[in-house]
Amino acid sequence: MMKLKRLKTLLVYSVLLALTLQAYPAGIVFAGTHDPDLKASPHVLNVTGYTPSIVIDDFNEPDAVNQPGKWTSGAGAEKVTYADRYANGPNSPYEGSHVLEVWSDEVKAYEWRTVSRTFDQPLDLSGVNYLTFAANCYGWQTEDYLIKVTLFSGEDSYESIAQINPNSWSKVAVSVKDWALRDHVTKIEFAFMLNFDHGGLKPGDPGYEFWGGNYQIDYLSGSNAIGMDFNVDGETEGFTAQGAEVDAAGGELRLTPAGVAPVLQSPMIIQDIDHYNTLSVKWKNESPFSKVKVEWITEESPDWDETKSEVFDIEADNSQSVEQEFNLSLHPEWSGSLKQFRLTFLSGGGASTGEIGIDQIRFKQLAPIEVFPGELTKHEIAASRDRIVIEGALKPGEAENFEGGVLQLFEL
Ligand SMILES: [Ca+2]
Ligand SMILES: [Ca+2]
Repeated sequence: MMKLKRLKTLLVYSVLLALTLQAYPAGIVFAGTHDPDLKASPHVLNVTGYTPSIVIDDFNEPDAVNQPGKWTSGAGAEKVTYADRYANGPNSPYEGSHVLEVWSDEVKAYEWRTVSRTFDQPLDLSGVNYLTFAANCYGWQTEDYLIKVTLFSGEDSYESIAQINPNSWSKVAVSVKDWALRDHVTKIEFAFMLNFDHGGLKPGDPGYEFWGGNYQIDYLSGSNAIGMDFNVDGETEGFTAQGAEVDAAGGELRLTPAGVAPVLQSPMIIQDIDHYNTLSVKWKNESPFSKVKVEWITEESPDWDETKSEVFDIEADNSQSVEQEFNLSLHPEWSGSLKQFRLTFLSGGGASTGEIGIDQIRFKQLAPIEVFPGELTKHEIAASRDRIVIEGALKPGEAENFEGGVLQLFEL
């Protein structure tokens, strides 16, 4: 009797084991689960934006995928396309017209979906401190969507993990300044997964067998300016100064003047200014400087000269934070692709004291400055109450531009 019972027990276990084995393809029976220790790398930042110095790939041209030497899908990925579709968001590319889309194979949420590109001409990232890109993905669970980016230089590699959000563009800056081989990048690989614990799922539940999580990458670039918020202590985002000390602390880029006309200079950048007519600087100017000269160079006009400059009045010795808008909409040379800008602080008294704390810098599109041919000096209802009196003067030389013109009044 005992023997029979043991045999029956053994049989039951054998059948159960066989059933269990059949439920999985051979080879991955016990392989793969989510990894609770997998987190964003400490040298990876989620940023509000970035202004590249080098664009590696903007994915706007159809030949950016599926060609030799271009982006190619790898393990866990079915294919890679050049896309202008967004399943549940954010409904637009991060930049330009198209993005790179990596289509998920039938793999578990926590398995990597990879894509890579090999560079015939190695990339030189020695001039930038960050590899920057925007990433978007399908959504399922609430968190732990991870992008792994690996830079290769021959046999050596540099791996970084970023956390992103689904259905929106996460902007990622991977610090590369501590990687000695960043001047010779031969390959870039991206991989994506949802680091989700399947423990609570059973066969047949949605997402148990596989999760079809696609992801997208846009505006892959090398940058020094990572949002120009200056919220990382010691990170000046490539800004340098002459005649002043510059540092980042307390959420500000701090300029401590040591000369009579200190200059703050941006890193080399690639920034469209045809659609951004204003350089906006939020700051506290606790210094005696009462003017700022804004100067710039562009891709089209790369030499520093007076034709690409404008002087603005600023309030000196002001402990209040103000948003200073340098509206250049009337300047004929503020156009094309901006390469670099600098601010020179001026004062009548040759001051070199105080501190200027810059909270953030932005490019904005504001209403163009209107130019009037003259000035209105009087507009009132006459004492007799039967007339409206309007007086004004045209600027010298303007009158001939309006020869035969008619003055019209509109009631609003
Ligand atoms: Ca793009
Ligand atoms: Ca700030």
